[in-house]
Amino acid sequence: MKNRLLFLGPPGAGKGTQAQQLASVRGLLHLSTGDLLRAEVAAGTELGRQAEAVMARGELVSDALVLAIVRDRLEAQAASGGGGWLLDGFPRNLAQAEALGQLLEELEQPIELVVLMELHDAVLIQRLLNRGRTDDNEQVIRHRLDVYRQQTAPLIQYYRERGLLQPVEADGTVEEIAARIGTAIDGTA
Ligand code: B4P
Repeated sequence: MKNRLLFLGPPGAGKGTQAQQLASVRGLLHLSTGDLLRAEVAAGTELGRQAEAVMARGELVSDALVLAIVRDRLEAQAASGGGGWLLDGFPRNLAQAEALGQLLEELEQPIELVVLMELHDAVLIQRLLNRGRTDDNEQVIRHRLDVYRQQTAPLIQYYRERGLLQPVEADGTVEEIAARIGTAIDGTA
């Protein structure tokens, strides 16, 4: 069974929703860089202070900050005897993907599958407006979609070339999408 997974897709595609559920069912470490950054903001740490304004504008937090967080968690997981993980919302650009590749090579834990959640902009925008987080107003959402297209979407080709990409239609109910993701993970050799 594949248990080193990465979820890729535009903001609002439901990465967090699906990742949380799947990680809990399969006993994987769920690593959401968005959640980890929001926890730093809530705790008022120096890192949180640096991230807060950037997130409110819908831009990407610096690679160095995000990488430090991810490295910490993955090294701790490897040291505690391994086990699977699910990366949600990371990497978000090519530099992060390259750094992740190096880290996973050091840990001898290569990615087994990248699930790409695909959804139309109109549905994404409506979901995020309904969610209503502080960075979920229409202007910021549109900016996040632009940032996704410019910086994150190139990862689709990056992981396709490495034979890891598995697209999943992310429209429908949470249960329908969970079933599609399960098939994508278990149905690929
Ligand atoms: P994230 O926290 O990653 O959030 P997201 O991409 O906006 O949402 P996601 O796709 O997880 O959707 P969700 O399940 O919540 O990023 C936030 C910010 O953090 C970024 O803009 C950036 O500033 C920063 N950041 C994070 N990672 C970074 C990194 N690696 N580098 C730099 N910066 C980084 O679903 C959205 C809504 O839809 C929810 O309300 C949900 O309930 C609903 N929903 C889900 N599935 C549904 C369904 N099937 N039907 C109807 N509604 C559904």
